[in-house]
Amino acid sequence: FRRAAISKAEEGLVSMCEERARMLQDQFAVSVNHVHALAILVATFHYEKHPPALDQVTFAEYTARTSFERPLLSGVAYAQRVVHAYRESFERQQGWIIKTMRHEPSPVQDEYAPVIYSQETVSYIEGLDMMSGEEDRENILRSRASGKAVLTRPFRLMSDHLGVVLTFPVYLDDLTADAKEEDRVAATAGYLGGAFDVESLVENLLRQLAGNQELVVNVYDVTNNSNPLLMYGSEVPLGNPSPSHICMLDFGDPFRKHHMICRYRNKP
Ligand code: WA2
Repeated sequence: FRRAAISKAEEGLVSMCEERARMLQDQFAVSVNHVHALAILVATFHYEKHPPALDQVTFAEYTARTSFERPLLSGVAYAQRVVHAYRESFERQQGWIIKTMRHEPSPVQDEYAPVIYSQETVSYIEGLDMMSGEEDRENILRSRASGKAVLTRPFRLMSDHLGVVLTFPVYLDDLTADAKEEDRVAATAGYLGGAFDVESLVENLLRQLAGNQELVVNVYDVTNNSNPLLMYGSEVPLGNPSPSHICMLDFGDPFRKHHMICRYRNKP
């Protein structure tokens, strides 16, 4: 009887964990797809129309009205690529100077990625050089070299919540799928991205599910298997003996690996 009771509990753990992993992965995927569409919107209306048929007011309104399509993102923005030789004319044209993510005037760099369009929920990144943050910078470089959506490792976002940043490159010319890295870099116009506020938005998602009270859920970035990085939940003390179940997660960036670990709060 004891054995049967344990396996019944473990069965419940497996199915509840799989349900949560599937939901999280699906909501992640729809959010990424919609950011992809926003990158195409910027290419179409900012770069393929002369003069551009997009401005901050239009971008803010469109992204606010479509935010339901991106349930796990706290906000999206577009950062334009500015090489140093064009910095002065860019700043004169915009009427403001490029600042770092620490809100200081940007020192001289080879190039910058100042935010020119933002959803109102992340308006605090307007005018900031996203290459001035280590995680954001790595994402920008990796996305434009590959032409694909990329994710940062989990880190404290400017909102002070734990999360990850998603970045899509925007190119000036149409590139073929097999375009070389140097051609991609040369054709880069900017970066469309957003912040997955994992800490608060995944909490909301899980709260709605039956069994939430009895389950402890953690998500880790396990890209480096010997150094798992906490992405959601609180760190479980080492040597916790209660049974756990692990579900693999696919967030669409083949460079990163993630998984979900579920446990019962009180041993069954
Ligand atoms: N967006 C919102 N909060 C953040 C953040 C970010 N990056 N980085 C740290 N906190 C415009 O990749 C381009 C958004 C970066 C995109």
